[in-house]
Amino acid sequence: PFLENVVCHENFLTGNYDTSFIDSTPELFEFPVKQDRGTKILNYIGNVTVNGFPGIGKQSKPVFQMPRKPIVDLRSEPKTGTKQILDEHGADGLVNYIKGQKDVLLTDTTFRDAHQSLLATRVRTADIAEIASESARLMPDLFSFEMWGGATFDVSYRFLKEDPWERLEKLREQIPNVLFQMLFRGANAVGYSNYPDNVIREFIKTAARSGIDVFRIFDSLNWIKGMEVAIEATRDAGKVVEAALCYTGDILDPLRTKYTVDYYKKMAKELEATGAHILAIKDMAGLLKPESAYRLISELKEMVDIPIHLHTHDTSGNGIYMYAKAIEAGVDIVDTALGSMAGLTSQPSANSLAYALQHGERTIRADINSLESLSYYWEDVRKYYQNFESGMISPHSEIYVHEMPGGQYSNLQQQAKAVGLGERWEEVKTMYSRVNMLFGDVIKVTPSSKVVGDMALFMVQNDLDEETVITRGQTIDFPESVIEFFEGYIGQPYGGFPKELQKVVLKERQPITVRPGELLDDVDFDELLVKTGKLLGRESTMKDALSYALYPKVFEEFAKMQNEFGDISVISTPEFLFGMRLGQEIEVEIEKGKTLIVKLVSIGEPQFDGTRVIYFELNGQPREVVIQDMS
Ligand code: 3PY
Ligand code: ZN
Repeated sequence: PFLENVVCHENFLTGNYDTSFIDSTPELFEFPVKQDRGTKILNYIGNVTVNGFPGIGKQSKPVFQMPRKPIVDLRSEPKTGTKQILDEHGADGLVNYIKGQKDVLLTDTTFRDAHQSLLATRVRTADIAEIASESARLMPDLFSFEMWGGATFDVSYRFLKEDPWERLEKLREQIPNVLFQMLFRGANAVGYSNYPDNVIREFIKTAARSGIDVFRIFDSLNWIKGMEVAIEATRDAGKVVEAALCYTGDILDPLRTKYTVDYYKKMAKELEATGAHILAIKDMAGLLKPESAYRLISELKEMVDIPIHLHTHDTSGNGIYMYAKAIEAGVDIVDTALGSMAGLTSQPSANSLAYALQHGERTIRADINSLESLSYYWEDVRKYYQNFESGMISPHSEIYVHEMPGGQYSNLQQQAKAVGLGERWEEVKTMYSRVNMLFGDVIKVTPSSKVVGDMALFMVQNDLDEETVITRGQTIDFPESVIEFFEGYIGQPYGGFPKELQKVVLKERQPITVRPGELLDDVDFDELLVKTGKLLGRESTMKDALSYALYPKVFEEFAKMQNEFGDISVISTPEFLFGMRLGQEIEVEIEKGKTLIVKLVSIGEPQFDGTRVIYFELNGQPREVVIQDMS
């Protein structure tokens, strides 16, 4: 810093050593406190070692084995795949390719929904990037990797303190041959409320440029109006629109008369008319039963001309059986995860499905040994994240009663614990299904599922039931998300809102019936570019501005962390989550070819102000950092 100040002054440079300028310009002595990257990383590791990681707390570091990796020749080019088909023949060419397949195609969800549903979305880029090149070579016949979107965007910033755009671009470089797919929540983008139209358009354009090929677009109330801007933006970007209908209830149950096979057929036809290239059936809670799947897919196949892509969660344990029936009925693509990241609230296992279909009429084009070898890697990596497991260890058939989406289960459970309802989890689940009926039997998927979850927690916490909610409603302060829902700010539910309840929730407020995007002002991206540039202390990009537009507070926190600790995505996961053991030595590659060797030497006793000095060796040189002990 000294070099940047005093010695750069013109009097100094010209050799005129009249030092009076030192007194007249005291600002020259305001040295920026710049820490080198090594010290910032030591600060992070010291902090986690002393204070633990959020959601894990302070615990002794488990011993992990090095994840087993398949041996693959990475100098060879990966076999060309669906990415080349799209790039060379466009979305329509891709659709023709899908239609020409006799076998069923697979989307692998290991990089996104599988860990969103099993490990609270906590898997870091480092662990995905570590196996990406191998995955490109061992699964070249996939339809796509679902690897972005949904909750991964916000969790990256919020908890992993890493930039989700970097994940996308990094993986794109490593996987040049297979389509990249993301989950996009229509007007809610990758967030929990409606955003202005220009945010939706710009997000899709930028995501397409960074590497996304297939946009699975849904609306959390199956309200097609809420999907239209995203569909148009995807078509404009020359990418693949996979328009989703969200499945709930049971089409074969005569008592569930709201969401019938005709309801879904009508919706499918409307989605096809929007210009969608593929129709997705998004069974987000895993409610689609085998015989219902057979009927739904057979009838949809007769109605729509575009391919059908089926998504489910295996919570009930019926996933493979259901897929077998869907495949029999002619479904084109199904979503699976690698064996060790499959099952329960995640997707059915690709490995199991490969065996199940072997030698049959329609098989999957994947090498079972390759799937198994990749699965070993994930079996080992999953252990890093053991603290984020939901605790569900066997199939839950009760899913057919509470209808909670796979990705919500562990989240809501955490939320219940946080408000002191951990012991009443069974009641919360029951209340969840009661709230669904109170709301008029709604589609439940992010963000509508969050509204139902918030209301269920609220009712259990305040000992409310369906009757008291209405009779005492005028004096109740409902959760903010519930008010927004009844105001129409996440869209219009099929069949409308229950009027009496809407009235007590809204009180004086008036609901809207138009698309919220029509009422929201466009975001000024120029302004956001300046703002994010200041926050990050570097030139910012449209990607930063978009992230800020979606999550201003979360982004600010992220920028603060970056300033304090630098790029911590380079630290490997065991150290990132658990810090270091005394005497342990690790390597941290801060950039290609530049590696730091870090050794934790000792941890000082707490001082009067609650700080501790942590003694490290950095590349053999002693280094100390001072950490506030929060305990
Ligand atoms: C998400 O929106 O994140 C989902 O996975 C919904 O199923
Ligand atoms: Zn899902």
